[in-house]
Amino acid sequence: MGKKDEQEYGADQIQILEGLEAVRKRPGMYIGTTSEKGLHHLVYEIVDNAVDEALAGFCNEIQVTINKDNSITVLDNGRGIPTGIQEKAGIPAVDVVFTILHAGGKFGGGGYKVSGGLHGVGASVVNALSDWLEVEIYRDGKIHHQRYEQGKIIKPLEITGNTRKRGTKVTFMPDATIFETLEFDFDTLRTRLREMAFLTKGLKIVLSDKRAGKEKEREFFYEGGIIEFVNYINRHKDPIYDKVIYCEGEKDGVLVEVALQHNSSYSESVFTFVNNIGTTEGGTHLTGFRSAITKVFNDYARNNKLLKDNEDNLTGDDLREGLAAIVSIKVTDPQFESQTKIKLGNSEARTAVEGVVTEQLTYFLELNPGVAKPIVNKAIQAQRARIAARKARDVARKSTLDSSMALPGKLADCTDKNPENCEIYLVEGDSAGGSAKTARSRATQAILPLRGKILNVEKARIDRILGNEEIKAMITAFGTGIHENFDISKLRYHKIIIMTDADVDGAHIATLMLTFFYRFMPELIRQGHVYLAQPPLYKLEKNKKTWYAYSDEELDNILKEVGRDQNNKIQRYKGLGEMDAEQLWDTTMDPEHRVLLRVAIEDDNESEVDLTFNTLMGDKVEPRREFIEENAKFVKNLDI
Ligand code: 0R9
Repeated sequence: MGKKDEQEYGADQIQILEGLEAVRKRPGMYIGTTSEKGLHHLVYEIVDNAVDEALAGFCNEIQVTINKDNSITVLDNGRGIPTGIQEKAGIPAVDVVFTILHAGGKFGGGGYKVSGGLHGVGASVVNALSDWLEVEIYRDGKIHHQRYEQGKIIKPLEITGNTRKRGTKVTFMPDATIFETLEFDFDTLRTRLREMAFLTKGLKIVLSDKRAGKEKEREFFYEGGIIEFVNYINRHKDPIYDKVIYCEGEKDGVLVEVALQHNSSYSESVFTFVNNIGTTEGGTHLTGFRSAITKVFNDYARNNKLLKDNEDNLTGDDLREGLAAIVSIKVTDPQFESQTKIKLGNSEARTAVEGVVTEQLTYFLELNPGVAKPIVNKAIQAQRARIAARKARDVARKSTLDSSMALPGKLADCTDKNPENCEIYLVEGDSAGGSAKTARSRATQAILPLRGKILNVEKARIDRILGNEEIKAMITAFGTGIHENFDISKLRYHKIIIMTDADVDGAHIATLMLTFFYRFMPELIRQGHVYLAQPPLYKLEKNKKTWYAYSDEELDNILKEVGRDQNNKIQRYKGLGEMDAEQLWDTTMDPEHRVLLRVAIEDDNESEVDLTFNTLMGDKVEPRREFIEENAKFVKNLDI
């Protein structure tokens, strides 16, 4: 090596170390967050590389293991990362993978056509954020091994033995000085890995937990890919025809895969993916899919005289009532519109999806009239309900002087007109509503009492839902409208606080309200406007002093502090109605002292959220019982 080469090599090394040091200094810039979510993201980055090898056609099994010491091992049976020197970099290709930051495009040029990964940051970021990371490559009959610590190479690539296997194994221990927690959650990994397996047909993914007391294993393998994904979404629903409709094709370099099946429910469950990443805000591929559905079914209905000449076209909403679908596309260069990378912008994706779906769906319907008819009939019923609902709304509007401002009579509004300062309490029952009206801080807190159980929107069609008094009251009070008319800028209160009793009925009512928000105005939840109030469970009085406890544990702690004796007067609150206005203010409404839980949707698992609401609120009793049995351990404070 000449002197010049030596110097250049040194400079490269320094550059690499600086790169990884930057990741350790600002991990958020590379993985979004160092919370539990970021921790799990490390696993997905490594798994993505293995999935890329599967997409390239060389790997059909990936094993993910949570080891006893909480480190993670990912093993694939692909070709193995090349062990030779990469010409351009002058170092082993595997070193390139684990030490050089890849901005988006991953390994550039020659490698794969498409690759997954939300941030596309790759293995080097995982390496930089790990206390240690080991790579084992099985290739050309040999086992090759290397080890890094905090991103720095400690043991360069060396042959450690012979093998007949092929593949790559990566084991890493996330760095405790960087992450808020090191505890991996089996269910979080399970959900994402199952989704990956659905999206990559024929790929087997095995997840094992080896931690003491938590040992378990799950295997995901879907020969039918997204067809089975749709079956899974519909598994607690009643499909209105047997077959899942499947379209696949390529156009302008965009690979398109779509699977769909309608069920008898009234809600839409369409999930879109780009390079295996969920696009929760949709984008061009979703637009293309929707246009194709609307056009193809209207054409079919007209051509087959299911819609008469004097009848209006079916709208997209009519046709998507009860639709479960997966739209999965692969593009080389995904462009995202939003910072959060969840809305696709590529215009060629719209034409590709629209083209593939229009062509194949039209053909499918001609061959399968037994599928086409129930879909069109369901949409016609939805159309009738929609027209009836609109008429009902028009009548309601005409009956008031100023339609847009007609706030519900039961609402005690606040006086401040700046939504940022304002909050609305949705209160279970008129009596608690009365106390809340007395207790509230008039300027910023509005109270809307709701009578009994609100309508279950999972089980009702739009006309009934919009005819429901409690639901109408909420919609007008919020000011935002619903569905495609939803406009967050019109929201009249930045905090929407559900206040129900701390018992089973209260939890049910809160779930009904959340279901309504999720189906009709999901942005309210996504943007963090929805909260659950936490009324106390106990009041303890002793020597003219008062304490409130929000859990059994807290009561226990207070009792430990003040001593357990006969001067303790403990009251168990059965409902909000047992508190007078002052108590309600002190414990649950005073912004200085209250506890609010913010309701969140994990963007990663949108299809899982849909399934949860459907399981909790849908028609079938058995899955609901199973869900409650499985999750009961997480549900505290329910007074069963
Ligand atoms: C356990 C997680 N798996 C991986 O990280 C992984 C990366 C990888 C890979 C290749 C094969 N398997 C892999 N698993 C590969 C091999 C070859 C060409 N391209 C890719 C080949 O044999 O020619 N690589 C991903 C990037 C690279 N390899 C590299 F080429 F940049 F090094």
